Amino acid sequence: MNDSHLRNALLLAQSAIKLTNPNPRVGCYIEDASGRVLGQGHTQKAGGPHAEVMALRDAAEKGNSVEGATAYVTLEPCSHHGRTGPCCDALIQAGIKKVVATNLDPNPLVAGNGFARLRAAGVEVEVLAPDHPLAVQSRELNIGFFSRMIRKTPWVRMKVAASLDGTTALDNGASQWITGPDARADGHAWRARSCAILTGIGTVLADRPRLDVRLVDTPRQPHLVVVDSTLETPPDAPFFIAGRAVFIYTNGQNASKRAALEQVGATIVDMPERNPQGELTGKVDLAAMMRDLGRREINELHVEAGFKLNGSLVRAGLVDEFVVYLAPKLLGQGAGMFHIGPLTELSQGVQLEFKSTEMVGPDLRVVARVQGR
Ligand code: AOF
Ligand code: ZN
Repeated sequence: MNDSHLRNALLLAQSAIKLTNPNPRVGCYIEDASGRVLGQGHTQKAGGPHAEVMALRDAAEKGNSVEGATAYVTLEPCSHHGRTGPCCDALIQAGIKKVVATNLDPNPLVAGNGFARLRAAGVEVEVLAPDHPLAVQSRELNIGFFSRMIRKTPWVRMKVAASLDGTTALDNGASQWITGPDARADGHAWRARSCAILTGIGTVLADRPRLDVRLVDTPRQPHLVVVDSTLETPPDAPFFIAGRAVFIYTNGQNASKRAALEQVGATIVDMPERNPQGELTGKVDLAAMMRDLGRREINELHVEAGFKLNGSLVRAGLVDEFVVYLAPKLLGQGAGMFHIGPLTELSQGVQLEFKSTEMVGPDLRVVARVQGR
């Protein structure tokens, strides 16, 4: 098998990174035996056609028959009726003879049924080994979708910007623009690929942030999630924008403040935390919140919060990955990135693995992943 067809399909999938949520980003190439491209496509926005249907349509529009052709796809063609019909049936009906896929679809509604259905109809199926570089890259591209399907919770990515000595804000609260414009735009690109952005009420009140995507082009805005135990979110907060869902997680004890927020479109979710004795702590149960966000089809959750909520999420083991921008300056005393200490043993630290380091303008971007994720 020639990898270049699948690599092209993966490039198509990557081009849809900001578009398809909560659907996975999938690419499809249809080629004849001589390697001529007959049609190509990628997943459209949720509710829209999948990659295979787009590629079949593209071939039809170009007047190309796909009878006897091979389809290269970056996920198992679906076998279920979701918001759209099954792709395997569309491929079979069009006369596709062979399907080459990078990965099984972890969606329990599909999970091998797509391949089985194709084989039963006489279509030859080839699937890469799970450790093939293109299989790994396809899963990385859809890391949130795989997380939601397998773990039932989102892939949680925490973004922080700090000075080289780890300070995110001065003691007087000054915190804006520690990193430069390139790093800020890069941060927006990470926002744009997420299903939702999460922050805390402290940040909402202190910074009045919009937490939307402005510095890069995007076909959609991520939803917003606020951890707000006592429901202090102002109904005129700038993040209430058209077409975006806002979920506010509370401790369930402030019923009187709900109406004004619901009126501006917020969904209030009661998620009270209890201690091991079963008593209410007054806080939000963050682990239960992640399961709830999984049920709400959040694949990648992008966290931009202060050191307290950041620390609580890290301590609870709920963060999978960190995107840290370091500015080439020292700011000394001030707020740190995550409040997780104090520890007494080095072994109690959170063990990470560096995935990449890159200069972004004058700043440094470090991507680190929690070991074992
Ligand atoms: C494919 N090709 O391009 C994608 C697939 O609600 P629906 O009908 O859009 O189905 C969503 C599910 O389809 C999604 O959870 C995943 O299992 C699969 N995504 N499948 O054959 C595609 N994006
Ligand atoms: Zn499909």
